[in-house]
Amino acid sequence: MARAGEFGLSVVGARDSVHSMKIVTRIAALWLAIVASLLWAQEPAKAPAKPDAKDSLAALAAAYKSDLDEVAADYEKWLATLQAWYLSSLDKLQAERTKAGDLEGVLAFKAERERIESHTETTREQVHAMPETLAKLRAAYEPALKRIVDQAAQRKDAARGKYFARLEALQKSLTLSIDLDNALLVRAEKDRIAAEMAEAAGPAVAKPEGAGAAVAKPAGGSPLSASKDRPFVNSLGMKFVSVPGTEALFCIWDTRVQDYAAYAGVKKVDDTWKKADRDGVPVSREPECPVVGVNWDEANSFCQWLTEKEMADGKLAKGMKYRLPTDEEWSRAVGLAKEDGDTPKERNGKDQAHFPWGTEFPPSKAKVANYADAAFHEKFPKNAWIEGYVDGYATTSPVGSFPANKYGLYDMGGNVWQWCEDQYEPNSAARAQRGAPWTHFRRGNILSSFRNRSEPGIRSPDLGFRCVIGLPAR
Ligand SMILES: [Ca+2]
Repeated sequence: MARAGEFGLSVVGARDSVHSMKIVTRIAALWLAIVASLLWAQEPAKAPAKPDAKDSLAALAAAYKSDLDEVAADYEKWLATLQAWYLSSLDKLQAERTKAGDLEGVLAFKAERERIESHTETTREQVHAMPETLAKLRAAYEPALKRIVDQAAQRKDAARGKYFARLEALQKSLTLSIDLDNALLVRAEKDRIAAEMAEAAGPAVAKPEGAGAAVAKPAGGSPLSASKDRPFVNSLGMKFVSVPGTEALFCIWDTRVQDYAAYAGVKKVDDTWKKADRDGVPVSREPECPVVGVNWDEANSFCQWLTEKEMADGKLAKGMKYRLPTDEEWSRAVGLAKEDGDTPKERNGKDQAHFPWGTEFPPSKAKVANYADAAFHEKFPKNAWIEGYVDGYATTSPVGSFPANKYGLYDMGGNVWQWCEDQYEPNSAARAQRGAPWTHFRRGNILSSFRNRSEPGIRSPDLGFRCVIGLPAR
C-alpha cells in the first residue's frame, strides 16, 4: 500500500517545516488550478440566442400530428357509436324476423351484420335486394356514415391547411432573417404537404411553377444538360433552362426576393429592395415575389457574387457565369425572330404584332400576365389601366403565377421590367429593360419588342431583373 512518503510529500520527519509548508502550498495551488480548469472545461456552452429553426419545424410537425391523431380518434369513436347503434338495430329486427319464421329476412339481416363487422362494402345491388325494414334502417345508417367520413376528411384538410400556413410563415420568417438553409428545409416540407393537399383535392391539375407549384420537378445536375423538362437548379433553388438561339441558360423566373436576400445577407447593399412601395402601397415584400428596387449595378453585383459562390462550391463549371441577359438573348427568349438593328434602340418596336402570350390585345383571356389590371386600378384609382382586364394582382405577383412560354419561362411579359446587359444606344449609359411590368397598360409598351431604358443607378418598384448563365462557347 502506498504511503505518503512515497509520493515525495514528506510530512513525517521533515527536515524543515518551512520547506514543507512551501510544498503544501504548491500542491494546494496545483490542485486549485486543476479543479479550476476542470470547472472551466465543464462550463456548458452558452445556448445561441437565436431560436432553432429545426426545433420550430419539429414543433409544427408535432402539432400537425397531434391534430391528425385527434381527427382519427374522433372518427373511430363516432364510427364505433354509429355501428353499435346499427348492429343493435339489426339484431332487434332480425329477432322479429326470427319470430315471424321469415328465413329470407333472417338471412338478409345476418348478411348485413357480417358485412358491417368485417368492414365489407354493401353494394347497391345488395341494398336493392334488401327487405323493406332493412332497407329503411340502411337508409338511416348511410347518411350518418357519410357525415362522419366527410367531417373527418374536412378536419384533416383543415389541419393540413393550418400546418401549411404555419410552414409558410416559418419559411418567410427564416427567409427574412436570411437563414436560407432552414428556409429551404421548411419549403421541402411545405411542398410535401402541398402534394398531399393536391392529391386530397382530386385528380392532379397542371399548375404553373413557382409560388403555386405543388411539387418541384426533379433537378438537373449540370447546367450543360439543362432542358425545359429537366432544369438546372442552382444553390438558391433558381431554375435555369436552355433557350434556342442563345448561348445562355435563362432563369425561368425573375430573381426573387428570397434569392436577393441571400446575397444581401452576406454583402452590404442598399436596402431599397426591402421597403419598395408605390404611393404607400408595399411592393414585393414576399419571398417569392420578384425583387424590385435594385439598380443595374446591384443586379450585376448579385450575378458576380453568385458566380463566385457557385464556382467555389463546384456548382458552376469554368467558363460559366451568372449575368444579365443581352437584349438580343431576351428577344429570343420571349420568342421574337431576329430583329433588324444593331442596338436596342434600333430594334425597339420593330415587331408590332407580338405579345409574350400571342397577338391579341387587350388579351381576351384573363390571366396571361401581371399588368395594370382591375386589381391595380382599384388600388391606384388615379392611374390608367387595361380596362376589362383582370389578372388579380394590384402590385407584383409571386413568380410563376401565370402560364410559362414555350421555353418554360415565366413572366417574360408583366410583373417587373427586367434589366438587360446592353446600353440602350451608343454614347449613353442608359441600359435596356424588357418585359413591361405590373404598372403598364399601353399596347405599345407591352409588345414583346418594346424596350424601356434607365440610367444604371435607377431603382424602381416595378424594376427587377432575370439572371442567365452564360455558357462557354461550344
Ligand atoms: Ca396586375
